[in-house]
Amino acid sequence: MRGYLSLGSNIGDRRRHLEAALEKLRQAGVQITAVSRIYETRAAEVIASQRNYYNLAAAIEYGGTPHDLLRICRRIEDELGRQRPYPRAPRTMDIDILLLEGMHLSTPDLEVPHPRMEGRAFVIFPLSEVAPGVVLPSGRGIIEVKKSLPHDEIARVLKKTP
Ligand code: PH2
Ligand code: MG
Ligand code: MG
Repeated sequence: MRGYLSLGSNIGDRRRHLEAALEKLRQAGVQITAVSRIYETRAAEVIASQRNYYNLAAAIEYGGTPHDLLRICRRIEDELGRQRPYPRAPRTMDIDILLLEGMHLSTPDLEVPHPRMEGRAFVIFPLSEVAPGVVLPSGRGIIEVKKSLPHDEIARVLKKTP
């Protein structure tokens, strides 16, 4: 099944955490078919001020179930030192499942499509690089949604390293 993930980090070596998470996904049998550039973004939806995030989006191909994928994501977050003191706390790694082709899922621990993705510049900007033709849950194309989002949440875009 084809899908899209959003990764984010705002503690420690943010770029290294993103690269480590991608490698761990591959080792877990998640094929990474495309990766966006890294976006440095201002922390959104948080109560106290937080360091900027490094965010990226990845296109994946995966043979297991959605909950298998969720378990892999959680395990990798834990392996990279993720603490969960309160919702939306700063984190070494966050891996969110955005879309799984043709799937709608609403369970206590996993909702697909991700319910808040369309309002988040830190998700939509990177996702538009790896899925420029995708139609979002609202029925709008991603390019249209991107145009409606505030650009000032994006602090800068990092150069791609090979
Ligand atoms: N993740 C959140 C809340 N706010 N802001 C940015 N810029 N990037 C994130 O990844 C992020 C956030 C909850 O998961
Ligand atoms: Mg998240
Ligand atoms: Mg998460």
